[in-house]
Amino acid sequence: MKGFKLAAAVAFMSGIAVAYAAERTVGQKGKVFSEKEVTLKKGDTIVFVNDDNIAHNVMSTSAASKFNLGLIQPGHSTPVTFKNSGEVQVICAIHPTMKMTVKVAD
Ligand SMILES: [Cu+2]
Repeated sequence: MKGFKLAAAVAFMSGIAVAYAAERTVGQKGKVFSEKEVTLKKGDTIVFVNDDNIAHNVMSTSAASKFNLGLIQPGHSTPVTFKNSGEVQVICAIHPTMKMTVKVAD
């Protein structure tokens, strides 16, 4: 954290606005995501929590952020950090009812 604090201080002194990375949680219950749309800033993280009673496979094939979390069992969670700006369609590979959009701003 020492390096981060120093970088933040340098950014502050040079008049650059410092945006701290945020973390959001998106659940999966009854084969739907708890959010239809989430807006983030580049570098923010979503923790995908499986609070359902069946396994889910959260993934995206969008150019801005391709990922495949594999099978997430009930009660487990996996974080994803969105490093590029753009629109990301997040789906579950198993359940076609599960769709959400992540809008990542610069
Ligand atoms: Cu699913």
